[in-house]
Amino acid sequence: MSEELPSTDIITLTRHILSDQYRLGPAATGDLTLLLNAIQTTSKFIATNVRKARLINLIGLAGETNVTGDEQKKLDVLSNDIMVNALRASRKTAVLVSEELEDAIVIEDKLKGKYCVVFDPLDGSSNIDAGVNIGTIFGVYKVSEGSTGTVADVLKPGSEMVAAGYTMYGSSANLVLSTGNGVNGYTLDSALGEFILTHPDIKIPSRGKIYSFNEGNSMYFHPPVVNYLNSIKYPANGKSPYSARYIGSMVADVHRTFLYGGIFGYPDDKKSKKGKLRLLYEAFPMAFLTEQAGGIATTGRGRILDIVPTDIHERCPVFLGSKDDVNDLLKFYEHDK
Ligand code: AHM
Ligand code: MG
Repeated sequence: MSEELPSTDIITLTRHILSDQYRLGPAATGDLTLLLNAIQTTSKFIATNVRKARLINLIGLAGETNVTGDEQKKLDVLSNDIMVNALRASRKTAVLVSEELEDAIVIEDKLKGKYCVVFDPLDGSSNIDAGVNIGTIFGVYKVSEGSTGTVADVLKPGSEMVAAGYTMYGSSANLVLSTGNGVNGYTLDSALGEFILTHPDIKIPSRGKIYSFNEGNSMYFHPPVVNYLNSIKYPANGKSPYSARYIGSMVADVHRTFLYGGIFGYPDDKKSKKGKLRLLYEAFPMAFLTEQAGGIATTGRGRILDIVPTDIHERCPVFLGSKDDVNDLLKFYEHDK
């Protein structure tokens, strides 16, 4: 039996995004490449802290609540600071919006660049203390022609993002990225300190067998959601019911949905009138990736990426995943009209 030698030609994230830049020719300035490079560095830095959290007293609360009323964990605050510092220092950003900060940061002139980054530095905080998967979510806009960089530059539909991605801190750190030309996944080789291309051209299976909702909220759900969930739990014609998987960490639940197919949902309901997830830095980046991977991302009543935000911290209902599964859900919304 011949043993295969390890590859001597690995594709790192830096190499991959550089090749994208070269593909675009002289028109590409390299600014987005440098920005994405800064973002991947923050993910490595956050990944290191997540791994060490239990050992260096990073578990627990920082003693504050953030804009959306959630208690801030020490790791939330640290991750936010890591991102703000690195993005400002990259000299490629003009406006930053973080889940952890009430106001947008407008970068001072001498460090100003032409991109705006919206991010949730550490999503899924309720899972931190148990060591369960958490992640960073980010989306990138370009400042509008003639703008010096203001909040208006991020109050634009998600379809105008130029890049979006997330990093999942799990059994390994996985960075998943799209610059509008498909979706690629990279795994951090901690020994090398590099993200390596391990999941080229991710495509969501057109149908899955898993649904991922917080069914603990069922008593508040609206009829289309209740009826859809019943249809997959009690299917007709002798078909098998769907399996439930819900981590409560959007990055992890969406990552699994991308790889295995199925549907992830966080609906609006009788209690949370606009749902829970934030439009700018949770729903938009995930919707951007979903569409780039061949899936559908909807509020139930329209395409997520078409929403025009009016507030940097607004919320929106989210359903995303396999085309056929999301279309099945949409039929229940159609009947509800
Ligand atoms: P967070 O930004 O405070 O971490 O909340 C966002 C998280 C998502 O990762 C996840 O999908 C959702 O909240 C889970 O909410 P719930 O605990 O209500 O099911
Ligand atoms: Mg969050």
